[in-house]
Amino acid sequence: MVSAYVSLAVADVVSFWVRPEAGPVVAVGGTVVDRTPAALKEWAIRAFGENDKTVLQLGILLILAVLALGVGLLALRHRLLGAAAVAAFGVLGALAAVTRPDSESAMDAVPSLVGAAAGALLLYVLTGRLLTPRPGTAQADRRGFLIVAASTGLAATGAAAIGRAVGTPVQENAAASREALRLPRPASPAPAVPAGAQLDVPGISTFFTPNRDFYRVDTALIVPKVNADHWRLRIHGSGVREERTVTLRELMARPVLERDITLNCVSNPVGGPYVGNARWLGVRLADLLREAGVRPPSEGGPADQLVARSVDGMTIGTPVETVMDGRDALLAFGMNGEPLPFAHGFPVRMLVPGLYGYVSACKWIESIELTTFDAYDAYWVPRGWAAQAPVKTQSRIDTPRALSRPAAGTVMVAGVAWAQHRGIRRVEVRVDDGPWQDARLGAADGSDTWREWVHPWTATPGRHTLTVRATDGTGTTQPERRTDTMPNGAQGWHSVEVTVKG
Ligand SMILES: Nc1nc2c(c(=O)[nH]1)N[C@H]1C(S)=C(S)[C@@H](COP(=O)(O)O)O[C@H]1N2
Ligand SMILES: [Mo]
Repeated sequence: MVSAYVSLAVADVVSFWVRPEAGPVVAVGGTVVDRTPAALKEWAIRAFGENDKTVLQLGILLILAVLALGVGLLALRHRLLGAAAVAAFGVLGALAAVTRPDSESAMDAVPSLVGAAAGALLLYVLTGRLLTPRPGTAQADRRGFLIVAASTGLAATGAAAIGRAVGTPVQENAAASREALRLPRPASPAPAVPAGAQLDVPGISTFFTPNRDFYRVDTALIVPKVNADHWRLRIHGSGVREERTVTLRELMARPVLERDITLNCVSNPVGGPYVGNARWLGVRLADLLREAGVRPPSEGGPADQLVARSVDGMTIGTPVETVMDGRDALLAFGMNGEPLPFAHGFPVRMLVPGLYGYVSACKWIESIELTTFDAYDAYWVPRGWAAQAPVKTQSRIDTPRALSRPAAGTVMVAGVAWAQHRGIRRVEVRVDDGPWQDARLGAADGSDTWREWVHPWTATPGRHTLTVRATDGTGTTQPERRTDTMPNGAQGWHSVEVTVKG
């Protein structure tokens, strides 16, 4: 176990100099994420929420601990075989690291190999202490064992701690580039949010979701830290007249739009938390595409799919027609008045109002390829998710909370409803099996944002079920029947049960 621990700590230190993402736990973890069956991954997201990545890494460490015990027992019988087993795990880690989609060089194998070499050597030395008698006695050299184990363990811990505290040169530069970034003024500011878009009801979502509270969903075990000064976006593929590469400076020199857009995740269950609303700053993606010669299929363009690729290898496929139909599809660099946070895609991400994040909102974007849905499946498609996924109309009761115990009298039932790019026309609330009653709607900020709603309910003592449903701007009402998030987003009415105190 000590050898395994030292092995990981050494790999950790080395990975800071090579690339943090090339560390064995992160590389193996990423491989597991990419190969986990969709159903299991959905379960993990439901069970662990945004802690799913921590749970995964702890799980890997636990498995390694068990394997280490086994190898330790083996090493007590065959010292060399034990050391060879540690080396074999190093090779597996190295293979995982160099086959990650974001791996660009064989150097990524180094952290695992160096870590394994250190671990193998230590295991050989430690078992030597246990197997060879102390000079002049018939007993194993337990004191020597403890001294070597403790000192190497401590040294490795210290080195890893220092490495983490100092951080990598790459990450430092990225943070400095974000600090130095000054956001441009929008040529087209967001229309003022009408008074009354934010309802004054305790417990309701804030109309704008602060960045620190904005949900995060991605496959990255380490948040990519991209240096804005070196960032480039490449636009290429079918129907592109001339391949183009733009820098952040060039992007920010274009006419800048400020827009309020609600973003949500296809994995959000009915009533779930994976939805947020922000004020974004960016440029119109459709204009950039037009300049590159791209035409939508309706104008005879050859490409119907735009595949955005991120620095960590994620691919996200979006219909070209949707991006170019006049909606505010953005390449965004600002979020709620600051540069994008690293976790939300710094320096630049895509956003397309009306589509789930996994088919539109590529973070840490580095290239856009024009292709067809026939020719290419983006990351989530072979994993069982729909290739195209417009958001479904949804409504959520924020207050009262499920299983809460409000006092009898007037209880404000309130929440949010969203149907990006179609807008929300109506929200209704039902108490138990009673009639549907119109909720009062907050002012609409536009069709791309969610809308708040409130219904004053005269609550009588006892158990009650509150249910909500919304009607979108096309006049379609949310269907009652619940469907799974897979393959293209959950449907159904949200209800909460409360017990009103007498
Ligand atoms: N590079 C990258 N971009 C990504 C993802 C990802 O895993 N990697 N996840 C997508 C999904 S599924 C969603 S719902 C949104 C979430 O954006 P947020 O984390 O900023 O809320 O990002 C999208 N963009
Ligand atoms: Mo998502």
